[in-house]
Order: sequence, then structure tokens, then C-alpha cells
Amino acid sequence: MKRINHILGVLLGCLLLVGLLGCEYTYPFEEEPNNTPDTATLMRNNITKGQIHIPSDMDYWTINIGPISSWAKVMLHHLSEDLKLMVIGYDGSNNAITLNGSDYYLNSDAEGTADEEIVISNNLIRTIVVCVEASDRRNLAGTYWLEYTFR
Ligand SMILES: [Ca+2]
Ligand SMILES: [Ca+2]
Repeated sequence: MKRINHILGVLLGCLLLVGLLGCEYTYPFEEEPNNTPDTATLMRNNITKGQIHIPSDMDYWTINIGPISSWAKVMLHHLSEDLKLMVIGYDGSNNAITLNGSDYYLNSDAEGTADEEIVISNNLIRTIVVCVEASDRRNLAGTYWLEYTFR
């Protein structure tokens, strides 16, 4: 019995440690590390919260959308600090789509804690990769809500 208690104690300690370490970097739905498109967190709902926990943090999110007729919109709101938003769009064959002239991405970088918003008008789009990071203006950590919608 003593031995079982010891094992349980060690297990509990491990769980606590993982929990504490996890909390430091994961807030509350993103899965760090998510600092590259390849490690992006899949958005399971159309709205989620995230955190740029240090100024150099980058958060990539993947959004899968069905065929859209006209547009998709990606928004950042409830910003606690000046953050910026960038999106890359992929078609059904996973090829990046030109979104702005010859560029494969669109940016939104409003001043201060104003909402960020990007509208993608391209009906080939099936997957959106989103990047959130600190603005060059202030380069500070902060929390945000990320939301998308499409029609
Ligand atoms: Ca983060
Ligand atoms: Ca990150």
C-alpha cells in the first residue's frame, strides 16, 4: 500500500509539473509551440483566445473552411496590447493563393488596441493560415481573441 501511495504521489507530482509548465506557455486554447506554419494550432471553433506571451512569440493558427461563395473574414479583437495580424490562403490542393497583387499574404496592423480585420475575397480558398504577433510599433506581449467568419 505504501508503495502504491508512493507511485501515486510521483504521478500526481508529474501531472502538477506538466500542468504548471503548460500553463506558462499555453493560453487557453492555443498549443505552444505554434511559432511556425507547420506547428499551427487548428481552430476548432470560429472564435478562440490566444496570448503573445513574450514579444518574440508568434502564434500560427490554421482555419479549415468549406467552399466559400464570396469571402472570408479574419478578426483580432479584445487586444490587451498593440498586436498585428497576417493571413496566408491555400486552395484545395494546398497551394498558396495570391491574395494581393503578387503577394501570398494580407496584413492588418492598426494602431494601439484597435481591432484588426482582414477580408479575403477569393473563392478558391479552403485553408487559411493566420499569424498573430507583437506590432513593430511597440513590440510588447499581449492577449487577444481571434475570430473568423465566411459566406
Ligand atoms: Ca502564444
Ligand atoms: Ca507561439
